[in-house]
Amino acid sequence: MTRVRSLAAGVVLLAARIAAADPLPEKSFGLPLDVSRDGHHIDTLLWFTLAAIVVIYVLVAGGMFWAFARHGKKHPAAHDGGTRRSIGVLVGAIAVIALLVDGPLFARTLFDMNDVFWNFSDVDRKPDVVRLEVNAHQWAWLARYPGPDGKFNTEDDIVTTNDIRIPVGVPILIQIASNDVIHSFYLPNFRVKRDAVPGMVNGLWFQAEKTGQYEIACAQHCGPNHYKMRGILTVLSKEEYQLWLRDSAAIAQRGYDPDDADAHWGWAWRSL
Ligand SMILES: [Cu+2]
Repeated sequence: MTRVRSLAAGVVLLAARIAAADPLPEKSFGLPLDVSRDGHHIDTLLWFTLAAIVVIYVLVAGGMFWAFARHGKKHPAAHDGGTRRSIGVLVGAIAVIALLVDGPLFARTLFDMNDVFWNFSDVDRKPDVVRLEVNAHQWAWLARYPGPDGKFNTEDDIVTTNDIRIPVGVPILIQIASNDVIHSFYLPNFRVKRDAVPGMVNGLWFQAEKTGQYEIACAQHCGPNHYKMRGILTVLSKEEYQLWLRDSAAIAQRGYDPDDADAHWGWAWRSL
């Protein structure tokens, strides 16, 4: 009886653990739920690649099975090194794949980078843009908000650790740097990722379309505690965000210490 009871307790505990560790709902073949304005550009490339791979796989596997079924003891395969025609067909097939698969992928990628993902200058000009500086170090993400004066590295800045809060429906423009090694700032639910490289400032921007909490991950193995670089990005309604910003600015100003040099890691906003 005790055994049954402890077994039942074990099952309940296990079920609770699985429920608590529930990842965000995924979409179809393991893609994290996309809650961004522009993530669909990335998903389109992935779906196109998957479709092309399936078609090529079916053709190649079909050819192999056809040869396998056709040739045997009674009908041995002839190794003639290929005829002009068969080599022509092979080279033609490679050219067709390059033209119909790699070509569109390459062109689409260039357009997407140019028009959307690396179009920092257009985003920086938008009146409602939210600007943030992110500094990666072993092993945490620090985020800096410019505070009411709109300038970085001043005493009204708000600085958070592994906790970024943003409003929904407006562009978020982030500049990223690193203190020590290369890290990679990754927001799977927004389909954006950018390296944090010591000695340089990189850009990244996205727009959230849905409130909620999403994962911030480090996508570059950066040392033994790499796995600890997990943060939470909270997407708030515009009103909630303004409230949080006001409260945090007041707290930040009270805690400002001009002599704490390590705390003043921000930089003057750059044009990227
Ligand atoms: Cu890292």
